[in-house]
Amino acid sequence: MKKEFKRVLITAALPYANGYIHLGHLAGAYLPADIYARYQRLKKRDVLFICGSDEHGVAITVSAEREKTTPQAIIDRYHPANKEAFEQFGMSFDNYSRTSLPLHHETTREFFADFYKRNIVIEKKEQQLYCERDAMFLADRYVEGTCPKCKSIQARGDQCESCGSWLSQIELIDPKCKICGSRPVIRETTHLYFPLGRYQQRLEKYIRERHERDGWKENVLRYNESWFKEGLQDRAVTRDLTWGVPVPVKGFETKVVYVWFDAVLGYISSTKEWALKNKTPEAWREYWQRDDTKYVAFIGKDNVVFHCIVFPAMLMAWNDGHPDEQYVLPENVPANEFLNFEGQKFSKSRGWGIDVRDFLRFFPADTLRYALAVNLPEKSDSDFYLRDFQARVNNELADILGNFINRTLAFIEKNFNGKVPPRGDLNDLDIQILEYMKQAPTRVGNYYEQYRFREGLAEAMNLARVANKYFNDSEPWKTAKADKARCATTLNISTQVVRALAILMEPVIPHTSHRIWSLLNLQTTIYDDGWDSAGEERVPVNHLVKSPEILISKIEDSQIKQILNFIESGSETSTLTTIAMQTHTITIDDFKKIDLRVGKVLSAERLPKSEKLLKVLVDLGVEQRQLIAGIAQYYTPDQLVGKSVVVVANLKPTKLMGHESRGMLLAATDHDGTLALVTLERDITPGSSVK
Ligand code: B3M
Ligand code: ZN
Repeated sequence: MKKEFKRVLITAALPYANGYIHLGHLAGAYLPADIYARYQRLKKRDVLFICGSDEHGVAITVSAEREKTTPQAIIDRYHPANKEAFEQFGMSFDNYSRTSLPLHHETTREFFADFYKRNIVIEKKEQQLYCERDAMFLADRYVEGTCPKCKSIQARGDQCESCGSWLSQIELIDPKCKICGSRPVIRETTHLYFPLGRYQQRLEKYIRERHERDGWKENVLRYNESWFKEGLQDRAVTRDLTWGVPVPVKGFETKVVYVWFDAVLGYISSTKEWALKNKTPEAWREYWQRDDTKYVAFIGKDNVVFHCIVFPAMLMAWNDGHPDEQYVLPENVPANEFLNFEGQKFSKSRGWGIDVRDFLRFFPADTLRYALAVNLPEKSDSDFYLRDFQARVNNELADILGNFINRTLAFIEKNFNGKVPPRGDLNDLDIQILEYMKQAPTRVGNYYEQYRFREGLAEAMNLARVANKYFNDSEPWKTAKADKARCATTLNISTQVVRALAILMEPVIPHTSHRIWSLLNLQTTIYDDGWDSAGEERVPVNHLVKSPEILISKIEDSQIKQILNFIESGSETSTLTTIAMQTHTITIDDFKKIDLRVGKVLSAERLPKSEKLLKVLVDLGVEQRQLIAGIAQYYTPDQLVGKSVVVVANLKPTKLMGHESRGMLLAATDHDGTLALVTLERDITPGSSVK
């Protein structure tokens, strides 16, 4: 049975402040959350949308060590950067907090101390991995090894990214210390444990009931089932680290709370911060502690266990001891799968992917939002290709949506002095499109209510498609002369559809929608009018609309090349050259234009006054060639003589420091800038061509 709710609390996973937000993050949790939040606001529901940076845990300390700085410096760099990137992308958070705030520490301590007092978290001695060389226990990401479940290498101490398992570190096969690479030993240490197993039955019932009520996603149910099948275990919720929330229990002051215990509470403390900023300090309870709040938690698939099992169990534990402070549990946890970039998994460590802030230097946020939304990894992993992105923007956003709006407004300007003409008698085409428009808010909305954003968007775009066809079939350019009243009707109806599209597209492309709205020159805002009004004819006759503007610029090939060049030049993302390989394709005929020949080095000498250049004489069979090569830092003249190398033989001659160079030697440059010449496996007659 559906439940009636008074307000909607929406959270999106708190990203670690240890790196920049990339497109994969957006597709996993943030864009769907934002579409949902905007849609719910348009439905005029009482919405609160909460997020913030996760600033604790080994994710942060490892980054600090890698970048040779402090954890504080890391979070102070990435928190503001990510907050800003989210703003640019158009995330409509009501609050974006950070877990290093005292308010958050306090909230965490309150829960933790309460659980300790009520004997929920209990002390246990357990075996943990200890690195003798670094003299420390290897919490979470400080240890890597093979996953006992899926056998992927590079599983972390607490989690395997590739199968999503939540691990206990001593299960890892072949563990290695992340800092020094040595094999850790097992030592006993004391930690406080949260008894997850005690909540298993209630958790299973909770998920079953919520699924019946709100339709949980298949992938999420599957993950949960597999954990229940294995049986939930007690989990340590303290760590031997110094970065985090100090454990508020006597004897444990030198340890910190496990990052996941505090991170999920970050949603609550961020809401408290929002309430304080609003000068209504208790208002956070309206969202968290009222039974008629619908709480939806958006995350990526690797966070499922923490949001469907750990967090609800913590809230149950709290609720059991506090009859007057009953927290709501997530009504749904619509987790997405992963997005790949140009066919490969996003990976910070391998430098594969692109950051949001970088992407937005080249293209407007709405183009990215649209291209991601049509392709969200809702049921399975999906792919982001730059070529696809370009095609979506050009062929769909610009040619379908942009075109319809543009032609409608241009036509009104030209033929009706910019005033919306009156609607006369309706023909079949008119009736059909009006009917389609009338039903659109419900059709699109039904998908959004079910977290099916791809289908919702497809449905909204269908209205634009149908509208273009309506415009074509109605041929207003003919009726403008032959039957002005008919023409007026067509344009009146088209304007109503433009307005409907502005509303229905707002959750996905808010910046563009608000521009469309301003072109319509209406007195109200999109939010005043609301979602359901999209089905109605609300633009009055004789209403003056503005001249059209280009809403969506098409993306040129040269722009795609530009971003590729940028990606290639960034040292942090150097592996992205592979994309360039796939994208800057040439034909075999292009390749044939380059005359590559085997050359044998006859002599070489340093060029006086140059650190880099060598003058090289090569035997090309039919002739001896002089070339100037920038390899003096890597090869001495002696090392070169006698080598078989590859020469670009038809390169236009040039002069370097006064010496003629007729050709070029092929060489490869490594990440650190060192260089190696391309040589031949065995001696081949000089002058032979290389293909
Ligand atoms: N920071 C993990 C992640 O970014 C974690 C999410 C916390 S949500 C409370 O994937
Ligand atoms: Zn695994």
